[in-house]
Amino acid sequence: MSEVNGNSLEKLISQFQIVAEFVEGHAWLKGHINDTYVITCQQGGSPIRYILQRINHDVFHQPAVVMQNVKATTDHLRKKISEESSVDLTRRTMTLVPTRGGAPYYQDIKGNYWRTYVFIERVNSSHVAEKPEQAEQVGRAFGLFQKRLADLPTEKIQETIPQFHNGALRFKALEKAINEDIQGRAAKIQNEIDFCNNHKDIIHTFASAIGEGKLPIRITHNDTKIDNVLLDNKSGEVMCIVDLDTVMPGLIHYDFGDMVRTLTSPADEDDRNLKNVTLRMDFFEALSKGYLSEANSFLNKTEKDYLAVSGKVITFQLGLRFLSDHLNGDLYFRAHRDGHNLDRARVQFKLVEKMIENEAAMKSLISSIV
Ligand code: GN1
Ligand code: MG
Repeated sequence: MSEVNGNSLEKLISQFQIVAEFVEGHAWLKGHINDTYVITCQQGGSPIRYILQRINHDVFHQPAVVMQNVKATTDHLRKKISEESSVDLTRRTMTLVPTRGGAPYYQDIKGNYWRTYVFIERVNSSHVAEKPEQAEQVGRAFGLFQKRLADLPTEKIQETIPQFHNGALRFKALEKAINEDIQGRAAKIQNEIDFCNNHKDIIHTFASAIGEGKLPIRITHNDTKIDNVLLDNKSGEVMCIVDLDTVMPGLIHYDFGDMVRTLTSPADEDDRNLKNVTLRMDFFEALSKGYLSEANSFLNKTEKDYLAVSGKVITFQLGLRFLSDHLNGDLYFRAHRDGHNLDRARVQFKLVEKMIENEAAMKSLISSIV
């Protein structure tokens, strides 16, 4: 592949401060939103790889602000991590490559925003946790991530997608999609629509605690799915947390909830066989222990009380989002097959059911840990 959006990959990468010579580039089908390419360059006979990304500006309306956030976050994390140890620093945090002019992104003539990171080598990531220990590690890594960002001045981080986790607005968006039904798909998904209506209460889970000022706003990652954690190929230890686009002020429950969603179920996010969707309590326990080993010290009591229900909130919300997008014609989440977003929504709703079934058990487990 050499051309994307009317640009050559070679030309695009040459906008950044890279002295190595371009060898090749190809698309990397990761993530549902941005377009990602792996670029190989060569310097003195050795290959060096980079990640080149086009930020989806239909989703992120202010890519420049996203990049300000990413810059502030990576600078802060790099400082923190280097104070702890200097071993393997370039694999433990993302490294942005500035443009030749020193900016964190390059804008092409069509108005697309591009950015480049150093590729992190000798790591892997997965969609599903295979062992409870993995859930524990990921939980600890995000606890530590929040902890490290706790002293990043909040004014340095702006809200790049306003109301990103506002369940009431997500529900309204679904109602609008049902009413407009522009693709004529609503009649076929009455079961899913009924599920949403019957579980509408979930969107108010945090409302009273927020109203009473008991859930503080912190800087959170907001997309803590297991895919966004890179593990070392050899040791299996967490090397780096990626996808910093949604690092924003938020509730820690958005992060914990998305970990419950992606670490406890053995099914893929888009599994067509709903029988595969279960909630593995041993994974939940491992995740909670890992997360709280870092977060117990800075969370308040109410925050801890709400951990056990956060999976349900986030998973329901994402189900609403997938279902809305299915109705709207798959405009937001990239779909790779017909009905892809519907499949994704169904998995989320099945998981919500499992979370409700296991709610009491999750609550008592959390209280026994804290
Ligand atoms: C999207 O693009 P990706 O895969 O990093 C989405 C998240 C969802 C996730 C579900 C900006 O993330 O909110 O939880 O898909 N990101 C945005 O896999 O909407
Ligand atoms: Mg993301």
